[in-house]
Amino acid sequence: MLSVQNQIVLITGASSGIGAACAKVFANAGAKLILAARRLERLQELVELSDTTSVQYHLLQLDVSDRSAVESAISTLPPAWSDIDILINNAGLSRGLDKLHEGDIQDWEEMIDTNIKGLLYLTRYVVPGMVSRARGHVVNIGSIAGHQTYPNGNVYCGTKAAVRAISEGLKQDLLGTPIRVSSVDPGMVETEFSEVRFHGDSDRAKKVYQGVTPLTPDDVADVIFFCVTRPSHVNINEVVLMPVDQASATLVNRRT
Ligand code: NDP
Ligand code: 8X3
Repeated sequence: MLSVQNQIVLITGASSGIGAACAKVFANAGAKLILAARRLERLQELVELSDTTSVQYHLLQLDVSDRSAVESAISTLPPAWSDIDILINNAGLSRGLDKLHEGDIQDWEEMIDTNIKGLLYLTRYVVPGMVSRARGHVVNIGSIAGHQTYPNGNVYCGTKAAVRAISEGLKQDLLGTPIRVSSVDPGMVETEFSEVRFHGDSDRAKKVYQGVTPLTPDDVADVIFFCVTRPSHVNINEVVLMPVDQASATLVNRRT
């Protein structure tokens, strides 16, 4: 098992859900954390609540869909933080659950700009440093939605199918280097995801998880940690994980 002690880990979307859970797992293992999200105050709370006082944090208020902001954030990292070892491209969101021909185009643009373009910008600005240092690991958070399109999921599923293809392409393009690429693709995880999808309608969001035992953000963070800590010659290409109560994007066992 590889140690992540003192390794620099950049986690996007660290202010909530899976990203925040990753921050805790990697902090407990002694990594140095760059935490990025738009809500800086949430990142500050996360650090204040951390019970591991020895952990070093660098916080970035960053909108991953803003190309020049990403370029500037990465290129102006203090020298002690610039040699990123592990990039966790986790920031992402769904907006709406509508038929394609009735969908809100602004929702589509937000998903495409964040889930695809944001992930690409981070990759483009971080991976060259990994290549020149001959070390690094990129973990992209995909989804079951990238494997199976479900009704009304259209554009969100499209963005996650793109993440899957991009992960595969990055692995191919990095062949011959020691840089590793993994795609971690969960099914249903209870986070703020559904509340964001339904534009703050928390009653509708709660119904998504009603009567099922979904994955927790910690479950996903554990799998990401597993991928990153394999021996350096092992590349976990893709992990699909879902709750026992889920068999596909649309087949869910509800007890109520
Ligand atoms: P949350 O809504 O709890 O967290 C999403 C995170 O992404 C937040 O920290 C948010 O931070 C960040 N984010 C969103 N947009 C941007 C942006 N433009 N710039 C920077 N950060 C951004 O949801 P999850 O933890 O569930 O989602 C994390 C990832 O997991 C996403 O890629 C999602 O698609 C994927 N996923 C989720 C599943 C689920 O069932 N929950 C299942 C499969 C995959 P802030 O708002 O502060 O910027
Ligand atoms: C999130 C899981 O099934 O709601 O990617 O698309 S799902």
